Amino acid sequence: MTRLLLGVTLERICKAVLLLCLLHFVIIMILYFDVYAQHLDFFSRFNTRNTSRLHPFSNSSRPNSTAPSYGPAGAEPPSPSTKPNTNRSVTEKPLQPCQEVPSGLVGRLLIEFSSPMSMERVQRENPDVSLGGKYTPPDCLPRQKVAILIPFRHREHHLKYWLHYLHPILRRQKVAYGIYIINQYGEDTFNRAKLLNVGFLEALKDDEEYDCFIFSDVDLIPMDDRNLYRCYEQPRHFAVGMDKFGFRLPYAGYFGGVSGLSKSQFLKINGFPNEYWGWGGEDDDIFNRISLNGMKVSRPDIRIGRYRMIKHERDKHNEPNPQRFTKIQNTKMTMKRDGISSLQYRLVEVSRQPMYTNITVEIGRPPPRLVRG
Ligand code: BGN
Repeated sequence: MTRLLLGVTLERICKAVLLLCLLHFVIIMILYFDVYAQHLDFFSRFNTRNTSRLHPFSNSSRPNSTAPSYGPAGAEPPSPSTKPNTNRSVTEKPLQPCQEVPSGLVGRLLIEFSSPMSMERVQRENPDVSLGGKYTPPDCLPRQKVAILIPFRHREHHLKYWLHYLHPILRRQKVAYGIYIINQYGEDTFNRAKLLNVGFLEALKDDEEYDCFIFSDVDLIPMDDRNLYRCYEQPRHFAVGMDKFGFRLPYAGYFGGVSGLSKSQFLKINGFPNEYWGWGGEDDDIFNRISLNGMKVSRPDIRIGRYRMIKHERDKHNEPNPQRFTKIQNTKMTMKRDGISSLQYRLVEVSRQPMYTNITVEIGRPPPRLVRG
């Protein structure tokens, strides 16, 4: 009797395990097709036509929506028809403002770093990008002019992939943009936030019409072109779900990787801190500045704000900054005196490359640390 009972129980357990395996397999298949369906021609074509399907989560009245919105509290009103297009003859129809959500987006993208990449290939595949890495949509009036700033040193390999993926994405997103590499001169400790401050001023020197600034690490590639690289009513954090963090936000106040502020939002927080030498903390300081100035970070939906990071060793001369823990406690005191208002640097070279503008800059070195005793 007990044997029979044992047999029946065992059989039931086996069935349950089998059922669980089957369920697991089905879930894996669903996830697999979700990623790769975008790359089947049929689905891509369907996607580009059906824009309402493309934005199942967007709602411009939500502060965190994917679609940009400029309500009455907006820091930066859109200026759709302010960018004159001098290339058109008088007989042509005047251009219309670009769509808020462009119809040519394709959604989820397959990003990989195993195939070799060259700058020649990037150039060949992006013939309508002009010298210095600039682009303006030819068929509509862009609503914003976006400067994309990348802090940089010795990452040429990553840059090729970044340009390879980003130029086509940005073109589909229908904004006027320019790519600026802010290259730290010399081998002293790296300072990401100070380089970004330099980028802000140098981009404006290059074109005073920039009204939006996006700050991106060179090794981060968006996995979905619905993550629109432009400015929003509130400061934007784009890199919500990185692969290295399991496609989740590592903590609620995370503002690292890729972020964007309008010109007025950036000036309101006195830009970024200049005193974070080495890795870490500067993004937390920027987050503090935003909150302390009465703004709130907006983000895309977690399903859209996914990123792939190009794997790499830790950089030399960018060791974790031991002072970062105390520094981020003091943003309230330091932000007024340390920022874009106090920025000092020496411009070494500006060189216009076909796919980007390269700004090399000397930003100094960390102050000597006081030794007790
Ligand atoms: C945080 C870092 C950020 C970094 C993220 C993700 C600090 C400050 C002291 C807590 N902040 O911990 O700068 O972007 O990790 O790597 O270290």
